[in-house]
Amino acid sequence: MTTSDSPAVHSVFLAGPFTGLLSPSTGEMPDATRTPFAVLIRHFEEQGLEVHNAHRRELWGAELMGPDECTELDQKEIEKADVFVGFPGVPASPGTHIEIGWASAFGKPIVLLLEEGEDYAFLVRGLRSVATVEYVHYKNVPDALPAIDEAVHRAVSRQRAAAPDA
Ligand code: 5HM
Repeated sequence: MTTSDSPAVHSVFLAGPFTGLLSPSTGEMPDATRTPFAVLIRHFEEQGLEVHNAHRRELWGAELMGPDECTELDQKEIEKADVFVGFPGVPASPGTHIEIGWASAFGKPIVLLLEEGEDYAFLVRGLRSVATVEYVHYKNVPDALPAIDEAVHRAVSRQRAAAPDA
């Protein structure tokens, strides 16, 4: 993903609620809950980005990894990614909140996707005071794709301007 006025971005880590979305009967995410992730994965991959996403990797719950395995892998993938994009979730996703903390500690550019009209943790809303964060307030993900692209570019540009050698 690159344009004349924006930096190159090669990889993205896409985070969001997982355990709380698994159906008790099937152990998998119902189709409607997969859609926002699937739309974003396709959108980013169509732009040539490498997308790291646990929901797809673990087949939407059908092949759930154990805690030790997924924690180590996710942290490594976040550290390697050019940008972190995540849904903190409503209700809040515990795992995603940990990942947001890692991303900010690693100095990654961060894009947080917040549903319009919902409330989020003070430390999510205030993260912009200590990290390079862009917030996108959305009603539905497909309509928000242009705003998400702009937010990714803004976050990456700001972070690279602040730390050009990182
Ligand atoms: O707490 P929750 O399951 O909502 O955490 C979701 C986040 O933890 C996702 O962004 C994903 O990257 C990570 N995760 C994972 O990689 C979580 C689980 C728990 O089901 C998992 N693999 N199996």
